[in-house]
Amino acid sequence: MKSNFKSGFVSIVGKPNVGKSTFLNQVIGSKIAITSPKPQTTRNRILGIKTTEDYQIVFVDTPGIHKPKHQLGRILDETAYSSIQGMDAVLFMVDQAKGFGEDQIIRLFKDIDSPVYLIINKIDELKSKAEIDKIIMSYLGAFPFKGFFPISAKENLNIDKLITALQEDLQEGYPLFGTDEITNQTDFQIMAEIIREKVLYKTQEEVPHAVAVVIEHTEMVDETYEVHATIVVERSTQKQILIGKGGQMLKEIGTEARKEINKILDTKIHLVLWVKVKKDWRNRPSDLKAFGYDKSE
Ligand SMILES: Nc1nc2c(ncn2[C@@H]2O[C@H](COP(=O)(O)OP(=O)(O)OP(=O)(O)O)[C@@H](O)[C@H]2O)c(=O)[nH]1
Ligand SMILES: [Mg+2]
Repeated sequence: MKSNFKSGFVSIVGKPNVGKSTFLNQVIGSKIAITSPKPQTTRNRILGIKTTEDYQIVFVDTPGIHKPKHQLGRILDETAYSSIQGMDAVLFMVDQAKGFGEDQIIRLFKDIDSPVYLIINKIDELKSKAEIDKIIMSYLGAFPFKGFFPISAKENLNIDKLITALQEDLQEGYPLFGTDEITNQTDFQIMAEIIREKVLYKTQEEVPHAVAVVIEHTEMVDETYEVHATIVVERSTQKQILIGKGGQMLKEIGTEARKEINKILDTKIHLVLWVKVKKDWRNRPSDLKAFGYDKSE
């Protein structure tokens, strides 16, 4: 480690679906946060730790800020808001010109001292530089951003330039986490999230949002890690959808989740899935806490 080693926290905030978690995975070079085309995919603060010879940046991925309809939504927004405070830099990620939802986020930047960068993501989908400029222009008067970075989290465009700029905002000192650590998430959390991701891809409308996944217990059986997980939903109709005709849907979710968990955690697992109904859990503090959505998290 060099004597002028630098480290710091950088949070990624913005509306749902703009690509915050895709960015985190790209920067770390490993899938630590689940992603999906549906809004409100991320539900917890997820750390992605990038360490080199010269620096350690702890990226903080946050839930997309939205208009909450449940207590869960309010917890998600609070989780994101609290991740704006006390950072060495904040990345405000957008994927289109300024709209209504963003003013309430930008307002929060006025109360903090850390630099805020405007990150225009998904430029692989834009046809010309003029389109990028148009997006930047729409935010220019809203806040004195320290810099603007048009990037593609998916195609890894321009991210290196952003990382170089961020090094200026870090503090000289020791690494904040072990130099071989890449996330704060436990294997249980990663397993539960991968299962939830498969549900997000396979279900529509309210179902994906009404799902929580809990790892009940695990045991070693003949050199295979047996993992028992429960998918919690709010209604019996949602349970029927998740189980599917003759159990087909649950089987597909299980197979896809197992394959990905095997790959990510590099362990052979056997996944046993159950579906359980917990009425209105997204509004019940005890359920929210039990499923890992705690305000203090
Ligand atoms: N074309 C394109 N799509 C992207 C890019 N980055 C993310 N996406 C897609 O945008 C969708 C949302 O990505 P996520 O990373 O889950 O977005 P998020 O901001 O974390 O969403 P929440 O967790 O709901 O707040 C997914 O379908 C991604 O594949 C990009 O650079 N280009
Ligand atoms: Mg996300």
